[in-house]
Amino acid sequence: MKTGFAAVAGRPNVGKSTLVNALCGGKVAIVSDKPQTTRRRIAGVANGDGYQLVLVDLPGFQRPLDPMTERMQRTVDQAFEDVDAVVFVLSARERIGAGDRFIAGRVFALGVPVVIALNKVDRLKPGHIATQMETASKLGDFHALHPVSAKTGDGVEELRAELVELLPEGPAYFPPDQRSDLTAEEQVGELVREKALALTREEVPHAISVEVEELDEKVVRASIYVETESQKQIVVGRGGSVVKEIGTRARPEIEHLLGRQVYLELHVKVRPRWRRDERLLERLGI
Ligand SMILES: Nc1nc2c(ncn2[C@@H]2O[C@H](COP(=O)(O)OP(=O)(O)OP(=O)(O)O)[C@@H](O)[C@H]2O)c(=O)[nH]1
Ligand SMILES: [Mg+2]
Repeated sequence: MKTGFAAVAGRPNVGKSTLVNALCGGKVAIVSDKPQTTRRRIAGVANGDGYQLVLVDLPGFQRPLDPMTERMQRTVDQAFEDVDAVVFVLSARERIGAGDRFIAGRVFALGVPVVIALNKVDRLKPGHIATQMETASKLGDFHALHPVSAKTGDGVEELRAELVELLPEGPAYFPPDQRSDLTAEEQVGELVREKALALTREEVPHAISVEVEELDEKVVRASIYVETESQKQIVVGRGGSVVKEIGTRARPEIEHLLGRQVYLELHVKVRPRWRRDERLLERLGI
C-alpha cells in the first residue's frame, strides 16, 4: 500500500483548505473568503485503491504580527519537517508575486518533491491560465504543475494521482473510516467558526474563536469569543439575529457530522486580547 503525507502550503486565501476538501472527497477543513481562516494544522485523509494519502492543511504563509500568527507560522514551519511531498498552492486569479516567491524559497529547499497546484482556474480564459502556468513554472524546480479548480473539482483527480505516485510503501496511518485528525469537539468548533466568519467583516473575523464546552447525546454548547464589547454586539446582532443565524447555518452540518440531532446552544463572550494569551491559544489548538 502507498501511504504518506503531503503538506499543503501557500499564501492565505489561495484555496488550500478547499483543495484539501476536494482531494479528500469531503469536508475536512473550514473555508471562507477571509484570509487566515485556517489557524491550525489539520490532517485530512484520502483513502483509495491501494493508497492512503494524508493531506496536511496549514495556515497561510504570513509575517507574524502577534502571538497567534507567530504560532500559526511556527505550525507551518514544523509541518514541513516530516512530509513526503509538498503541494504548493497558487491562485491563478492573482498576480504570482513576491509572497509566492518567498514561499518558493522555503518549499523548494526542503528536499522533497514539490507539486504546484495552480488553483481557481474556473472561468478563466485559457490564455490567462497559460501565462500564469508559465510564471508559476519559474518559481523553482517543481516535480509537476497542475492547473486545478478546487471549487469545481477540475484537475483534482489528476493531482491526487500525482501525489499518490510520490508516496512510499507503508502501513495506513488512519483507520479507513476516519477523515481527519480533529476530535468531534474541534470539528464542531470549526464549523461554528466558519459560519461566524461568513457573517462578519473587517477585523471581526480575526477576533473570533470558538470553544466547545459541552458535547453530549442531545446538547452542544459552545462559546464564541471576541475581543471587545463592540465586536460582541456585532456577533450577537440586533435582538440576537446574527448569533441565531450562525446557529441555524451550523446545526445541520453538526448534525450531519455527529449523525444525530442536537440542540445547539451558542454564547458570545468577550475575552480581551485572547490572541495574545499563550495558554488559551494552546487550548484552542493554535
Ligand atoms: N473561484 C474559485 N474560488 C475558490 C477556489 N478554491 C477556493 N476558492 C475560494 O477562495 C476562498 C478561500 O478559500 P480557502 O480554501 O479558505 O483558502 P485557504 O488558502 O485555505 O485560506 P487560509 O486558510 O485563510 O490561508 C474561498 O472563498 C473559496 O471559496 C476555486 O478553485 N475557484
Ligand atoms: Mg485554509
